[in-house]
Amino acid sequence: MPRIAVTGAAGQIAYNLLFSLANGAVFKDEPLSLFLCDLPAFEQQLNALAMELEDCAFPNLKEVEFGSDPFKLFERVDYAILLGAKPRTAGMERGDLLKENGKIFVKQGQALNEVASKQVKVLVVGNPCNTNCLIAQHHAPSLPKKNFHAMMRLDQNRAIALLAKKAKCSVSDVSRLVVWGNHSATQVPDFTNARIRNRAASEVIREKSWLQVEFTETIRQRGTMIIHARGKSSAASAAHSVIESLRSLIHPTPEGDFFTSGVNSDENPYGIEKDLIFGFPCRSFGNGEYEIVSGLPLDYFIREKIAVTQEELITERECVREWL
Ligand code: NAX
Repeated sequence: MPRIAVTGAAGQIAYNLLFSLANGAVFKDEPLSLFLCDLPAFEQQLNALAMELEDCAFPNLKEVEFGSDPFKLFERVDYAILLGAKPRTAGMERGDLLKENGKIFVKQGQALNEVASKQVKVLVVGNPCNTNCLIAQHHAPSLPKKNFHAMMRLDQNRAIALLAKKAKCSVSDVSRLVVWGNHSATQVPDFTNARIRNRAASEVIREKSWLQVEFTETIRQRGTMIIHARGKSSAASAAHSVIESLRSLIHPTPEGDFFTSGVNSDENPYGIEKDLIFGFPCRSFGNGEYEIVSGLPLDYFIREKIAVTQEELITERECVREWL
């Protein structure tokens, strides 16, 4: 029976996530328990959320607990979905945000280390998610590094949807889409290795400048465009990406395909600096076991962009050095 902790549970992604999670979107026909964590000031919202979950009478939802102490709520959890983070406020530098949120992930990493299942799979969504994930991982030395993921699935899904729209085909015709690096404006959505109906995407979409400039920039700016359009950041699409990130981990990846996850770079086959959480192509064997897919050719265009996103992650790591 999976035990699942969700932080930032009073926030908007959680509200779009918890009901489908409780209704079997990831763990079909399996009983599960939810442990909802937010700041003490949000206790009333968590109580309301627990009541609504109860009112759905989901057959497989066996238990809902809520509170603000990760050392209690992470006890023996098999999955931890870390949504909770402070948003960037006006005038705040990225470095300040990193430091503010860094503290949250120090404590949550320690709590995971002490009380979670030793096989717990951790998905960090709260931004800046790659570096927050690195901090949590550093504070959980008793857990395997490879069990920590930063969510890059929304970036992958956005890239797949845009390629399908341009090629006038179904999203299920697009495969092998990796977004390298950081979940930020330097991310590298890789059209060079993507395939559309099993042909190279660049053979199907023959406008090189569209692929190199418009495609890349649209994916990088998509989150900002959503914020401008709705006045808030993506929530339903982010929640769906959480579901898909978990599904990809627990089910074997179809032969020849891969999915993107931000994972530890220590043993990566692409020469990326160690001790970063970096978007890589991953292939799952099921039950959370996976490997980074090796051997993807990287042309000069992609290589150059990967170097930039890597540099950004190194700079972020320097900003939070005190937490590592
Ligand atoms: P909300 O501001 O609606 O909710 C965040 C919640 O986290 C709040 O309820 C807050 O009280 C809680 N929180 C803050 N500190 C906490 C702590 N120490 N322990 C527990 N809870 C804490 O944000 P929402 O829209 O739900 O987004 C959550 C995070 O996801 C943000 O950091 C956001 O930037 C990030 N995103 C990441 C995406 C990704 O692809 N990786 C995409 C969507 C989203 O932008």
